[in-house]
Amino acid sequence: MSDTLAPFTTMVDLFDGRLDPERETAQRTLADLEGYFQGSSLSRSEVVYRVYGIPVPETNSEVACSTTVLEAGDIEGEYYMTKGHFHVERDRAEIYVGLSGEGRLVMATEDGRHAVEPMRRGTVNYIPGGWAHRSVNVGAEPLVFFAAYIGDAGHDYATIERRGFPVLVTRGVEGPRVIDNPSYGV
Ligand code: M6P
Ligand code: ZN
Repeated sequence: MSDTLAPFTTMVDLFDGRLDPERETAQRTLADLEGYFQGSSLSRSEVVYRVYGIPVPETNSEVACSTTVLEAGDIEGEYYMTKGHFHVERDRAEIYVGLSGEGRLVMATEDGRHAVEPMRRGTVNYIPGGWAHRSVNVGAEPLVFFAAYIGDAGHDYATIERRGFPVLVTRGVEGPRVIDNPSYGV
């Protein structure tokens, strides 16, 4: 029992995603996302998203949680998005709960299948093991969501950095469009 965690409670603002207490915050700028978009941006210091984490030991007995606040914007029509990752432990699943804004959850398997699901306040997206996941803000306001995943999942960014996702989400005249990624797997 000695290494059993004590119970604890965190408040989450269900509109802006801020946690209280705020324990561990990561932010990603356009510079951090270099190479992820098809186009390029002159601005490098702009923050694209922040992740507010509720850290727990990274074991398969714990559930790690975070909220993500993804800003609105695009680079040459490709909407702002997270890096996206597979789990290092490939079979670990994850759940996203939409809090505000409008997004798309782009998912892909290593053998090239893909899925795109809606994200908005009230959506509960289930990301099965084996599916890489990236969230994309297709609206005019920040996209805010809560995520929960098995503690030892780990983030494998390298596979996505190398191959990308099979599809991109871009701004079309009649709204967001999902198009094939011309650079996929290259
Ligand atoms: C969600 C979870 C986190 C992830 C974050 C940002 O909150 O999936 O594990 O870190 O989104 O996504 P990424 O790590 O792909 O940049
Ligand atoms: Zn994940």
